[in-house]
Amino acid sequence: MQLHLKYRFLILVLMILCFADKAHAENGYDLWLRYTKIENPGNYKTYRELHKNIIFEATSPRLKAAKAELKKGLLGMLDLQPEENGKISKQTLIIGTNQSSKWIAQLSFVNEINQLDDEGFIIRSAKIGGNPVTVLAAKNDIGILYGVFHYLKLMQTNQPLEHLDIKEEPKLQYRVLNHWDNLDGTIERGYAGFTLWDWERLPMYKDQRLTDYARANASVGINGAVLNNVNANAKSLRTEWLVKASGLADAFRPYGIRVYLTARFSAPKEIGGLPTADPADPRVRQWWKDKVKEIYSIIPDFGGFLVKANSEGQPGPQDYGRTHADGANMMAEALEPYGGVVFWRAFVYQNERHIDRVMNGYQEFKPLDGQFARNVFVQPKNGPIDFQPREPFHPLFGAMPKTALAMEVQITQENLGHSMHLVYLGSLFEETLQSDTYENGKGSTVSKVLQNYKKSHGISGIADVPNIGTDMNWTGHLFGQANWHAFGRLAWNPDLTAKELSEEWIRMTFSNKEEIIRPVQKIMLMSQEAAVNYMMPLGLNHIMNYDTHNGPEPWHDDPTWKASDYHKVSKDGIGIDRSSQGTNAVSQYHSPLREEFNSLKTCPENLLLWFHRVSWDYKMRSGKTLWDEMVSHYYQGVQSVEEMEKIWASLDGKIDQERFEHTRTLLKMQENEARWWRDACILFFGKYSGKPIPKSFEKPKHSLEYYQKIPFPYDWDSTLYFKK
Ligand code: BDP
Repeated sequence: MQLHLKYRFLILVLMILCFADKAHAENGYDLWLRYTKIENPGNYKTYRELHKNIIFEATSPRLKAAKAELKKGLLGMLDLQPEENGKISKQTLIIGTNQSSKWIAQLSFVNEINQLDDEGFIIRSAKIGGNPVTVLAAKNDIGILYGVFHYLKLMQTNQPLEHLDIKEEPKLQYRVLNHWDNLDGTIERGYAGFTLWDWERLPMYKDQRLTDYARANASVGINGAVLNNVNANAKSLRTEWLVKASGLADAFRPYGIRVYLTARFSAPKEIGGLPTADPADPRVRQWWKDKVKEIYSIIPDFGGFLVKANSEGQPGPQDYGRTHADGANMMAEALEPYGGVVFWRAFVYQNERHIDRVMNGYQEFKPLDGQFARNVFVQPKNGPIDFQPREPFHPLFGAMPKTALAMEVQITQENLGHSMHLVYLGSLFEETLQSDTYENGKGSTVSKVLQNYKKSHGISGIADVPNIGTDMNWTGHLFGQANWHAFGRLAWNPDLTAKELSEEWIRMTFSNKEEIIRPVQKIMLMSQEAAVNYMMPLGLNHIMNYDTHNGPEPWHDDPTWKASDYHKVSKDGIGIDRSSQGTNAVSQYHSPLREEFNSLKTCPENLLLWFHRVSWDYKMRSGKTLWDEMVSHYYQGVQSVEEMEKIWASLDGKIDQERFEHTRTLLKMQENEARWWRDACILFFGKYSGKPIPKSFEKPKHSLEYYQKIPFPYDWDSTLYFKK
């Protein structure tokens, strides 16, 4: 009997342990909105005292969403359900707009509130009737929602709540996700599962996930979502699909997110029964007007269209001898009465091998500057090629003063190891945003160029191709969440730094403990350079697998596509001469940048082979030859990943097991793939340089032929490659 009791006790202990572990385990679904109990006992106590009483009359769906979020946060972080007695007492939190709250309307700074941007907010410690209170106020309901997320973040990131004086307004107005989701549920270049849009059950059934998606976006300030792929299907503009899309618009509306659609240029022919899609044809123009009218009757706050035209085989105005401006303006004209906008992509190329692809976008769009309607954004990617690990900024930034430009970045890591590699893109985005275009002299950063369009055109914006899908943790790789977070925050304020954003994300995602923040931040901030090094150092680009865009394939060579167009490797050297002696792509940049890029001596070495053709024996600034330098970079890349793994391993036991293991395993895979990149590239380029790998470095495990046979990581014989 006694033994029996002992066993029962043991089982009980085991059950408690199991439960405790489960409670602790996290699968990543909650993103950075975990609202776990405040770790710091001092803060826990003071925060609680500040929330005994709230006055927050939530009358509209947006205010209701904001209030629900506040309550969720307070309950999770402080185990607190505040009183709401409607009376001002010491330490009351008062939330509202001039319209929703009589208290706000009486504030001494009500004028300041009324003068805020549409989406701005103020959080301020104040006094009412001698009582110290905290005020969260905005001009509009959406500002309240953003303010609530900001307020909760103060607690999530361990900041004081006394003496607050915060005023926030977004620096860019259109902060939009460009989903590349197909109507069949797949996602082009998506690595985190399938689309979140459940077309079959829409518009009636709205999965909770849609609300959580909208919450996450609103928490970082994203206010738009293009629902479908830029390689568009005209069908998405059919009435029945619009009705389905309206279900998504309804789910997102409380969170301030408007939906947009991609518009296939040939839609008037494909679904409209017209013989042409020529923008000069009045029937075509009328078709778009009617279609837009119909869309707004179904989705009253529809955002507008995103268009990929005359690029990679997509139809466009050039099919009819018209310009991009003709095409964009036709759609803009239809959208204008409803306040909609057109995002017209500047990612245009047809793979004509005689043309330097780097120069294409600028050549096609620069001459059209000033010809686009006021409600058109021209949308170049961050760099002139295509979401490479490192590119110079797109030369159109700073070259189109009379056309509103919106920058497109990519979060789905199409060319950065998909959802297997930890690459913090905050660094990449900052690199581009803080690049100086010299448009109006020194200090004309890409960030400023984007922001200035608000003054000159009344609109400003940024877009990103997200990494979001049905995976439990949304982004495949847990750290992919940090890239979603970074994009949203930079869209709100493009002058924030990767350093501060990474810290914010870590505090919200893992912990406020220094012993966790510092190592995780170190990993994040070294990760972009690591990837550049093991994939495409020194300005190399587009040498990834032709099809999957993962893994190396600098040897790809078929009648339509040759990787050698991007590296031009030979016995003499490597790189493309884009100086004034070569294709003269440097001329697309303003002085003094153009001169800086033009000269071998002053060109930044991290873009050297982008702009120059360099001989293998060329002496780099380190004193090494180009070949030795290149090899060092590749080895450095792998070493960095090993270091990232080591740092991560030091967090064992400090982070919940589930997220720890997830990241640990993926880092291991990343290391394997980094080796694959390194060895394959060095062996391939070494065949031309004729130079050995310096003795101090470990030799590649396999022959070049071996690497050339690996079609896709899933297909390799892992026993061969991973054996160490
Ligand atoms: C390329 C992608 C392709 C996209 C294209 C685009 O590989 O899937 O359709 O960009 O941005 O990088 O239109």
